[in-house]
Amino acid sequence: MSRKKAVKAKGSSKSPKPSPCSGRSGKGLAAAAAPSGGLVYPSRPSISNSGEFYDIAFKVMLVGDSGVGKTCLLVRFKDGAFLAGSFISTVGIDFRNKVLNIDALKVKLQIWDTAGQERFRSVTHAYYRDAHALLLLYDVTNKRSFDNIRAWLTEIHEYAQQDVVVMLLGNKADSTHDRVVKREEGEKLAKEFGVPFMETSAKSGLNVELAFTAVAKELKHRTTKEPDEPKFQLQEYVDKEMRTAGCCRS
Ligand SMILES: Nc1nc2c(ncn2[C@@H]2O[C@H](COP(=O)(O)OP(=O)(O)OP(=O)(O)O)[C@@H](O)[C@H]2O)c(=O)[nH]1
Ligand SMILES: [Mg+2]
Repeated sequence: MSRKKAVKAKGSSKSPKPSPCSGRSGKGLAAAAAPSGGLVYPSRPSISNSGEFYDIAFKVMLVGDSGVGKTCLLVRFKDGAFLAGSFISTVGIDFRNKVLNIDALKVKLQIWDTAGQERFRSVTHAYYRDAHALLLLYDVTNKRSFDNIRAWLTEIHEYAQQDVVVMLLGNKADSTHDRVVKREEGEKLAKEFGVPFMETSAKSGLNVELAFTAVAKELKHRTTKEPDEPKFQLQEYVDKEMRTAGCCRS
């Protein structure tokens, strides 16, 4: 398989204020590039002029209510940082790239950070159909964000591809004192909808790398799987990795 080069995220010139978790200048939100199938499908050439080489690429979207920590999760994964401070909501949509080594292949994830606010919903809907995976977040300290997961799943079924990989994440697991949603409740809801689940913390880094790696592995397996090869079991992989790491890995 020939190697391609990863593409740098492009931004718009009219920038809103950066989020404390943006780790960048707040560029590229409402006017970020339209969904581009050519960038992310394994069989097509990259139009890159910079960055790392990769073998296959996938588009992953972060979705969920405003304030659940989508931007912080992405910044933690991409830059390994958590920038505490006042919360500034994402405007529109933006993306960052990261290349992971998965079973001897370089897998590029193009990760789209969406705005959770209702008023941007129509902007984000347009991006669902190209997504290979969706990380659906709620905030374990915010019951409403958990209750809204059902509505998010309905939206996903309406706008995303049928075989999209969906993973439910209960974020802010570090907030022990403020927690109002138990881990078991998250597990139960995920089981009901047949999607994998884990708790994360953008603040401590808990399970952040694991969430993205698990999704990248699932997508890579789907693409390269031989007919007689067993199906990759995402939840089993996640559970095993968490057990190995003594429940908490960052
Ligand atoms: N304790 C704790 N706080 C977090 C965590 N992740 C995010 N936060 C805080 O939650 C607030 C919202 O985080 P964002 O990442 O900006 O939320 P968002 O989901 O991107 O929100 P929108 O852009 O409006 O959709 C910020 O004040 C963060 O500092 C976490 O894992 N733990
Ligand atoms: Mg955000």
